Amino acid sequence: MPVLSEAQKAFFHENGYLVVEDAVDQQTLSAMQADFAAWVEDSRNHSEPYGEAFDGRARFDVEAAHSAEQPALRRVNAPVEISDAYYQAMNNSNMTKMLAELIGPNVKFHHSKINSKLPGGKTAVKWHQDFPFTPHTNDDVITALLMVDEVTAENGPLEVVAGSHRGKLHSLWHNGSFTGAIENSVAEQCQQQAITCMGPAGSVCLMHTRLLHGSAPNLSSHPRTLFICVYSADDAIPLSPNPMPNKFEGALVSGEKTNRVRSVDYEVELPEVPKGASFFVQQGAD
Ligand SMILES: O=C(O)CCC(=O)C(=O)O
Repeated sequence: MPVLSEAQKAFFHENGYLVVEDAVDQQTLSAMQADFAAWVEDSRNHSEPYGEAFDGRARFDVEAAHSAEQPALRRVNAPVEISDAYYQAMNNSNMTKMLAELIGPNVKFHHSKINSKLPGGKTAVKWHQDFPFTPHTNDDVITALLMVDEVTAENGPLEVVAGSHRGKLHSLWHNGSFTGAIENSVAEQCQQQAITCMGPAGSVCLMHTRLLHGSAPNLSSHPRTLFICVYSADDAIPLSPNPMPNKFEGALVSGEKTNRVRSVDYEVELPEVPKGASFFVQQGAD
């Protein structure tokens, strides 16, 4: 039985995003919340990025202002490698069924992370498109942002420009440096057209890889925890190294291996993958 209606699928293809409630079952959601709460507690014992991910990078990243009294854990790299609940949500949930209905039937996993904005945290995400970070031979690539907490207008929701996935690919390179963000003048226009993606815990925002998006700091007293997974059609082959190498890269979450490549003509500058703990464009005051 399909999870998405024809109207929801048409909305996604027209606007480049779709917010849907109940993307995971209640038991999985509660386990994800409990795991994250335990990671925040543990972060009180650390004053800088810690733990080890698949490629030796830090598993857990903290803001500069992080302290035992006021933890500011802002990133967990590849949580699916250390939590059954996050693995379940990524691999076998309503969310994965939705992906199969949008870019399937054959869908594979690319990478995952948690972006957390704890109350008082300064993290914002500058306007960008995901595709230039993870270029593939075709753009049947979706970023799924699962709301582990309720997302409101105040706690730093994802903001998107509807329909921008049908526009151009913007450069993330400025004056010879990879900034991970689009140029300021375009970002100002995006801000004027921004739509906020909100929902109760357990909702997901499914976002086309070319959609322009960003998000502001958390101004509320409630956390905002997003579990973010990138997936592609099986015949979309990555054109650059995975910015977050992980042991599940390429694993099918739906359908079967096609051993085919589908390619579309793109001109996209390759990303520069920094060696630090975070690779995306999170900007705190630090
Ligand atoms: O954490 C957020 O608010 C946005 C995340 C994002 O932009 C991304 O993962 O590409």
